[in-house]
Amino acid sequence: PAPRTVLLTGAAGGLGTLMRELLPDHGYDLRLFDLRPVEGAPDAIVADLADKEAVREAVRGVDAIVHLAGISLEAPFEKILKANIEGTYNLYEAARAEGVRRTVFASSHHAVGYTLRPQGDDPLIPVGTPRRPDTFYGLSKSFGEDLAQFYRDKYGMETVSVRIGSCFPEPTSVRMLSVWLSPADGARLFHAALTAEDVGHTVVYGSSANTRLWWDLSTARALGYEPQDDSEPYAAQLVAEQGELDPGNPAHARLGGHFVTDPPIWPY
Ligand code: NAI
Ligand code: 15L
Repeated sequence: PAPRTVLLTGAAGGLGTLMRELLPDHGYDLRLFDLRPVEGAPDAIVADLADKEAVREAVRGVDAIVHLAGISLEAPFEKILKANIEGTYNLYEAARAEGVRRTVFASSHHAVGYTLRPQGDDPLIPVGTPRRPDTFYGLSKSFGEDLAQFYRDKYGMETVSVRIGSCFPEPTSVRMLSVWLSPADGARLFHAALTAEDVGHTVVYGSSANTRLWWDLSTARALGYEPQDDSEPYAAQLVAEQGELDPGNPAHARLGGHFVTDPPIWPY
């Protein structure tokens, strides 16, 4: 049977807030979890992924998990280690112990951020391209994908790792025209990832059907995802303001954009 009760971790965040609004329209009852209180949701579980007891209780009885919680930008390694690496491990251990079979993991294109973006007639970047994380943050997403594969092979648990591009209400940069995932398409993709059969561990890119798309959506489409949106209507204004991407600028030439060129964040 299709999952109905879904634990949404990271429910207070930007994407969590969008998905809280949109996923119920696809038929889900959401149980919310976040480090911070979730506005307008007094029943949300307010806990840290580091709290194994709380995580175990949170997953108990749900049909599936949409795992968004964690640090969503570059940060000192110790913080990434705690929230994204140990936190995701704690969640999978709890899911294993409680028999929750399906997780949708918010990976990121920053797991492959150093990859050169296609130019001209170059083929789209496939899911199988070697991982080249652009940050400690991207490394933690790479770890999450491996963790998902491990729990699949060892315990038969299923995950769709979604290498999300940029999921915001509107694209705000020329680069985002290529990687944008509209919130409505994000909900469609998560729905497909929750309901497709026999996904094993499947890695997909998460974007809308953008005219300027950089990566291959075929594994996402194979789940039943049919994107409805395209960033192109935003292109004229963004290009007028910011100019086209300059292939000579590394922040424009690689998938990860400025994550590739931002100065590293050292231990604090
Ligand atoms: P966000 O930073 O707005 O939200 C993350 C949420 O996770 C926050 O509410 C935070 O309180 C919670 N959180 C952090 N550490 C936690 C912990 N130890 N225990 C419990 N909760 C914790 O990020 P956003 O944009 O909503 O992204 C959600 C997820 O999607 C993240 O995993 C991010 O890496 C991933 N992602 C998002 C993209 C986007 O375009 N929004 C692009 C690629 C990946
Ligand atoms: C991400 O992985 C971040 O979580 C999000 O906040 C954006 O920065 C996005 O990538 C991006 O590259 O635009």
